[in-house]
Amino acid sequence: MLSKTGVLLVVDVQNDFLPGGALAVPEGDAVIGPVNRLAEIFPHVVLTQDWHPPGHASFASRHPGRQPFDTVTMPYGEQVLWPDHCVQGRPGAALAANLRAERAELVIRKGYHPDIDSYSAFLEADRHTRTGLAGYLTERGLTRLFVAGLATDYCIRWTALDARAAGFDVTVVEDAVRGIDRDGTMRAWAEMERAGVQRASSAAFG
Ligand code: VGL
Ligand code: ZN
Repeated sequence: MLSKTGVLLVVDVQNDFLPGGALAVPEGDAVIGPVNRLAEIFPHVVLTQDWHPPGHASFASRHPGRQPFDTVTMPYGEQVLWPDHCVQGRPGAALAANLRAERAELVIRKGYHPDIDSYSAFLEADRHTRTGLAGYLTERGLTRLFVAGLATDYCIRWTALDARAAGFDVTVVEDAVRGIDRDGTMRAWAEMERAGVQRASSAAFG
C-alpha cells in the first residue's frame, strides 16, 4: 500500500483545534497517536496549517451582532463564522507540540487571505483561488493521498473532495480524523464516499 507515490497529508493538527483550544474539536487529540505512527512510515508527508491574519473574515468577532457558528453570506457564498482561531504566529496556530512530523517535506498554509476562508488544502472558499498544492504533488509524482487530521466535516471533507476533483486517488484514515459536529461529520463521510474517496484504518499500514 505504501508505494512511493503515496503521501500522508496531515491537516490542521494545531493547538486551537485540540482540547482547550479556541475551536476545539471533540477528541481532536485522539488523532495524534495514529498520525505520529503513520508519519514515521509513509514515504512522503505533507502538513497543512490553518493560518489566518488577525480579524480574518471567518471570525465572528469581525461581524457585529453575530455569534460563532452563525452563517453569513460572503461575496463567494455561505460562510460559517468561527471563534478567532489559528491566528498567524500565535500559540493557537502552532502545530501540536506532540505531533511527530519532522519528516514532513512541505507545510502548506491556508486561509491567509483576509477576506477568503479556506477549508480545503487545494482550493479556497471562493472556489477559484488555488493554494498550489495540486501542482506541487503532481510535479513530484505524488498521486495517492492519505488524509488525516482535523476536522472531518470541514477541512478534511473539502480537502478530500477537491483532491478527488483534481484527479488524485484519495483515502481518508478513519481513526486519524475527528469532526466538529456529529451530523455534519456523518454527511461528510457520505459525501466523500459518493465522490470515490476511500476509507481505511491506520492499522492497515505498516
Ligand atoms: C477548520 C473551521 C475553521 C478545520 C478550519 O481545520 O476544519 N474548521 N477553520
Ligand atoms: Zn480556520
